[in-house]
Amino acid sequence: SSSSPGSVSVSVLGLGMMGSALASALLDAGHRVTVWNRTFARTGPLADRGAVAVRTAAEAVAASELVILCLLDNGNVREVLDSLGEEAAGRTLVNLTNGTPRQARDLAVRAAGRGARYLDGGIMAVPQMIAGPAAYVFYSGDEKAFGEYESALAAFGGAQFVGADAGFAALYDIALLTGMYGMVVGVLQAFALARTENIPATEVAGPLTDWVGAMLTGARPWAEAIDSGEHLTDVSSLAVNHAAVPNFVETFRDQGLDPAFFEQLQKLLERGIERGHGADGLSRLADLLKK
Ligand code: FVH
Repeated sequence: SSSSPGSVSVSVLGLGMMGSALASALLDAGHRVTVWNRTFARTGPLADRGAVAVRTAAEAVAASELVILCLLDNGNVREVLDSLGEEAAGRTLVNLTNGTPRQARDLAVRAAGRGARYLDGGIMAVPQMIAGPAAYVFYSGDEKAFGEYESALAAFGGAQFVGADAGFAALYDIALLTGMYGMVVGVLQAFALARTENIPATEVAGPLTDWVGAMLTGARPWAEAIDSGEHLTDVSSLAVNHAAVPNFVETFRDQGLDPAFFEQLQKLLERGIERGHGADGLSRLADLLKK
């Protein structure tokens, strides 16, 4: 199905910010690209660059051996899959839409029901990073399909296969994004606190960047503690943090900010101390999150 060595026919369904960046990267890499978007006008810039624009998802799936889906959510992906006739049979569907492990597993079953192979993916990049050195994508699902299309998928950046369970890519994706959102919420709270006294956020940004970066070096030792179940610390125990966190709650209240994040943290610390883990390090909190 290739016209020149390494060239693959690929359809991209969904030309939002991310889907357009993916289609563009595939064109740059020399692949034969067909594009579809619910709002047809968005196909224009890619058609100008040589992509074939089609009016229906079914035409797009029929056009290529490899089909990339990048829609807003997996409800949209399910709708598109359900709208297809026989076109999906023999295709490899690579769903790069953000979603949950359960959704990915469900879509894998639905794809198989239509005779298609399924890979789910979690993109660790914003659109501007696609095809750049720092971009990569977690994939899981059909390992043979991943092997066959790994070099085409490399157009987006690094490609890391994390398991035959279709849900694993979403799990890795959500895990990394959980860390990111925790950092974002923490950083924005720091700025909000500074602003309550008219301190410019930009004044806090420098020391905050250094501090958060230094603290992130603790991620690997925490990971090792979590994997081994050995949480003892000579750095900062649950008991020490339990004594300090009320200061954060009180400061946020005094400054007119919502202390909900620290109240939740204090509840977790209390749970740890009640269970006899007061001397353990913060890594113990990962266990305490279990319901
Ligand atoms: N943008 C980012 O930084 C992140 C990076 C990591 C991965 N995410 C996920 O990628 C998915 C797409 O995100 P996006 O940034 O491309 O999002 P939009 O620009 O809003 O484009 C959304 C596309 O979805 C189409 N769409 C929406 N609803 C439907 C529907 N019911 N049926 C068919 N297509 C639908 C929409 O079409 P249109 O509005 O142009 O007609 C766009 O093509 C997403 O999961 C991120 O979490 C991006």
